[in-house]
Amino acid sequence: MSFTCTKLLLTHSQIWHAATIHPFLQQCHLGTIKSEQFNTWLVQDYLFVVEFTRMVGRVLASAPLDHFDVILGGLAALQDELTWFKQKAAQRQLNLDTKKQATCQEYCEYMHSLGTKPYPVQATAFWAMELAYNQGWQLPGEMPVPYNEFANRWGNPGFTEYVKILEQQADEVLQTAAADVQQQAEEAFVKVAKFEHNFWQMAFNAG
Ligand code: MP5
Repeated sequence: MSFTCTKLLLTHSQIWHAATIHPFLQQCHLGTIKSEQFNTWLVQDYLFVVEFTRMVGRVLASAPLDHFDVILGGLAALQDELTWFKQKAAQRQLNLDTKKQATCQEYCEYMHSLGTKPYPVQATAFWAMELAYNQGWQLPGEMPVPYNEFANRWGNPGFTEYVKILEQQADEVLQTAAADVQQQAEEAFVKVAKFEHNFWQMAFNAG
């Protein structure tokens, strides 16, 4: 089997499961998540997305020209997403000028460090981060108000399609990458999966 994103998901299925299936999301689905837990996630995820936007800017700077359209589309969506996060925080009277928790800080530092990695590594990490939210918010099934709006943001069919194209772009460059670059991409995938799990746990602990 050649080196692909699908292979990474199969090889590391257990850790991926932990990244995408978590009591935090299950309790959103059941409507039993505590507002302190949800609000902690919301504020910390806003702080994450600010740094994620910077990361995608660096991914664009490393990408081949024929990958620009998809990445630029992602950046345009992030402009909308940052505005949306600010609206959601304002509705809940949350202060976004908050210190990052250690898990969020570590994840943001890791995203920064990806800027010096070869493009196939960056493309793999970018895809994994988006897939984690796409699957994470989709897998529990229909969510009640107000969580349905959040589930739909990352679980909607258009977002699923976008993540598939990110996978194709990553697969394309992984095929021809040197073995050590493929190895780095695999390490990045595992690291992202662990950070995703830790991020849910961080918010869940706020309860
Ligand atoms: C995403 C996110 C998805 N918002 N938060 C974490 C911890 N991981 C991944 O990124 P985006 O920009 O919201 O699609």
